[in-house]
Amino acid sequence: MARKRALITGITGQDGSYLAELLLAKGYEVHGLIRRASTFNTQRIDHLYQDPHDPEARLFLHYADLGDGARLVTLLSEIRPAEVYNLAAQSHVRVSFDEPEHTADVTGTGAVRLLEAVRLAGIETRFYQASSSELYGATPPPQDENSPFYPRSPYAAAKLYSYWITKNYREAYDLFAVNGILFNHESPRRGETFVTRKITRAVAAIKAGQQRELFMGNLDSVRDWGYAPEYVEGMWRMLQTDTPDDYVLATGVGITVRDFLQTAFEHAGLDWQDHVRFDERYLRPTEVDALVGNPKHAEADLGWKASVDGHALARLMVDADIAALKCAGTPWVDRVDLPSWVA
Ligand code: NDP
Ligand code: GDR
Repeated sequence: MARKRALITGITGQDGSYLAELLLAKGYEVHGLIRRASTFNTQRIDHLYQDPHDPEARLFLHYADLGDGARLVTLLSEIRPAEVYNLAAQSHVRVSFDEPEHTADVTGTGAVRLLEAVRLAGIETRFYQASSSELYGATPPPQDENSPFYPRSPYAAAKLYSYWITKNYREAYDLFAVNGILFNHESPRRGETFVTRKITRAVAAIKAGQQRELFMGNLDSVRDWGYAPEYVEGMWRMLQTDTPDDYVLATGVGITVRDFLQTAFEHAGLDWQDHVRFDERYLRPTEVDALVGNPKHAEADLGWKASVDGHALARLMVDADIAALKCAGTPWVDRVDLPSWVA
């Protein structure tokens, strides 16, 4: 039987790297879009890469950008994937206030370029759109698939467009297209400027005596933080159902940024109040105060349930950053001590 083929945009990001691992483990042939950059940007997937000349190779990378619709049509026509996961985005909420137009173009219009490419290529495929709890914005928790959207940033407004255009292609063209409305999910591979990873990297550096202070913004916001490898499993399950639908993935428990700070510092034997300072540059013009998801629909339909909560996440990310810092100078010696989920 022919191998199932999947295409992942955003394969070099946190979620893309875990999803590629998952699909390869399930026997898929995986194709990923990467952007041309003047430096290497494939660190999160280097461990998965095989020489394409190897007859066993099942991971293939292609240069493309969500800003280039013609390229997407060409690639979709050539690859003809059975599943498409659209994870690419300018995904940083605060940066979206600096670059609103670029964010609209990639995070919003990028989705319709990809959907059009699917349609123009005339292929039968299942389509996953990375939607976000940021859609709820000012709507108070708990939030589920029926809660009203109230975006509070250019990022969230762009995701609102990609959410609706995905739903529209499902209804207009009978495309198997779903929105995964995912609440925050983190890991040792989380980008360094998101709050959890910023904190856990700083804890490791402070513990090692390399840093004294950590400058932060609003500590009062509440987030429902889960563990990214569990969330990519949920994405895959959404494309295996009989009928397409939209699903919230969340742990159902919210904690504040302050709580996360406290757990992370305590885990390393430190007191966060000795090190954390305020810097207004990390504030957003409009903040999202509280996001706590209700994942009942995913539990019922997909049998999906998160098992790692925000506090456990803080501890595992601190452990990973301490291990990573230790091995920085001598990767070949210390890498053997790393937990298996640190790539
Ligand atoms: P990351 O920021 O880690 O990864 C984003 C990916 O998008 C990277 O591979 C990046 O490439 C790629 N990308 C950015 N711009 C373009 C472009 N113009 N063309 C092609 N590719 C591009 O995000 P995450 O892995 O954390 O998130 C995955 C998706 O899920 C995103 O859409 C995000 O908005 C959404 N999401 C994330 C949540 C989370 O908590 N992590 C929660 C809800 C939704 P490069 O490496 O070259 O920069
Ligand atoms: P978020 O994640 O905006 O929820 O978007 P982020 O980790 O950036 O912020 C979470 C909360 O922490 C507060 N905060 C800070 N944030 C950052 N980055 N840096 C700081 O120094 C800092 N201090 C306090 C923020 O104000 C905010 O309230 C993430 C992204 O992955 C999106 O792509 C995704 O859609 C949503 O999660 C769900």
